[in-house]
Amino acid sequence: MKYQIAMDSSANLLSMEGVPFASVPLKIVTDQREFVDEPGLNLDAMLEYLAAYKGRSGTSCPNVGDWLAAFGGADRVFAVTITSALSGCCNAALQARDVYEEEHPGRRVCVLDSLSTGPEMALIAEKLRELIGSGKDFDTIETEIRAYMTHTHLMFTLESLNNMARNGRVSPLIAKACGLLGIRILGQASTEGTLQPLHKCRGEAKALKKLVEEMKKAGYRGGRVRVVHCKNPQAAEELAAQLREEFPDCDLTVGSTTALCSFYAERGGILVGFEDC
Ligand code: X90
Repeated sequence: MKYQIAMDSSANLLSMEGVPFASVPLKIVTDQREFVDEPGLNLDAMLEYLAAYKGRSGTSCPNVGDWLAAFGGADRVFAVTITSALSGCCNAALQARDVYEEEHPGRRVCVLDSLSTGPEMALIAEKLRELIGSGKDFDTIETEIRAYMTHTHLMFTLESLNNMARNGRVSPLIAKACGLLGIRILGQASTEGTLQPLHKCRGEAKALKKLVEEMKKAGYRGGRVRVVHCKNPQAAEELAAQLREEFPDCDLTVGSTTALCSFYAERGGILVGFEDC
């Protein structure tokens, strides 16, 4: 029985060891150029180009064919997507599932709407790898991963919500205060999979302190935590240090956003995926 994990590139995981894995790229598009969120993309060049570009910029999600290719001929597929509340990605994956199962009787695809993105999706991928490795059957894995997903969270602190607002992913009212006078927004993925602001914080140090507080309030007790940043390694390491100080045994990694999350989280943005158990 050949298994496969297919996950869109908003997870910032362009590859994964120890399990058959395919990343399905989203794209960053302007009227003149297109950047594919895949290995080899020069992120610095993309961010510089976008900072200087005066026209419109947006993103596009993978289509049904892209998902079908990522299913890779496997018998059993777990497809994990960015929140369906903010992207058409999940919808395309669901359509691809229907086509795939019809064209290949006996093969099965489970589409998981993360209602989140970034490092929370990375946690889901890691758990799937474990469950697949344990030799459990497809239905059991589905039950267990869905249960796990009720115990994972995404929080973030961002310096700018311009690209989110310009592309209709957050209300301009929420976006307005962010970035002015060093105000950072601290927020979380809501249970509906939308951006839910929690606090406005003056300065990065305060934002990080508040973030740790909010993580604890949400139930973080020293389990897995995945931090990614967009061109802000200092803040990511500072957050990591604070978490390690309070939870010396925590399972923590720090990484970088790839193109899609870099576009929306923008320079300085920090995203954290964590478990509440
Ligand atoms: O379909 C598309 O073109 C992709 C649209 C994606 C829009 C949201 C991306 C969010 C990236 C930014 C901060 C976290 C917000 C999380 C809310 C659930 C990361």
